[in-house]
Amino acid sequence: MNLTLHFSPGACSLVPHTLLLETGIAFEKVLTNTADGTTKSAAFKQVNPKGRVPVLIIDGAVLTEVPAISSFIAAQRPDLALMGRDAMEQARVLEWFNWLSGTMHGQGVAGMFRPYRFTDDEQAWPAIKAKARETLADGHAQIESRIADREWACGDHFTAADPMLLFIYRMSNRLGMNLPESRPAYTAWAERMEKRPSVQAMLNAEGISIYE
Ligand SMILES: N[C@@H](CCC(=O)N[C@@H](CS)C(=O)NCC(=O)O)C(=O)O
Repeated sequence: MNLTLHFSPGACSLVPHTLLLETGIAFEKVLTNTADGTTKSAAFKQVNPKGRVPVLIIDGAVLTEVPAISSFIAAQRPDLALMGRDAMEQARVLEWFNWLSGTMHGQGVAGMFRPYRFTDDEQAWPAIKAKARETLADGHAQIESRIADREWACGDHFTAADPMLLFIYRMSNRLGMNLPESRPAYTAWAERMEKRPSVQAMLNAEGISIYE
């Protein structure tokens, strides 16, 4: 099977990137930068009309959306149970994905970074950013209490929800929310994540830090 991941350093493509490294499956990477307009180029839109990363190409078939791609990668290594070991853990992984993708990323991170997605009225952008910051801060409080008593997002077993939680951690720091200062449990979890070989390899390959 031929796998090609379109990614941009530090973008949510770091989730499938980490998971591919976690599985040890061979794959190729194509740098598709969100910062220089490549994701909006005509050539890339022929690959993904949504103009976003990540994209995983599987023997020529194009798969988009972090949760879908993560589920596909997890299915290649059922022994790792990256989407959860039993019905409850599987439901917990989906619970994290839906909230982290829809609310924390789609409303919080995107609202602060890209308020133009919500309205063309530039005068409304400061209010959109302020509401998005509130959404993120409220989410950080929920994450802090959920993660305090456990090793990984769903308990004692690493799952695909963990890299998604790391993406939110990094983006929040980049947005100036300084989680190492305000969220000790979330930060202790992030430090555990940083020790995983897959996460180290992803950070090195993308040339990024989780703190800025
Ligand atoms: N719902 C999508 C979100 C994808 C997304 O928003 N990707 C961002 C990077 S984190 C992107 O490609 N942005 C480029 C742009 O908006 O031009 C998913 O789960 O994959």
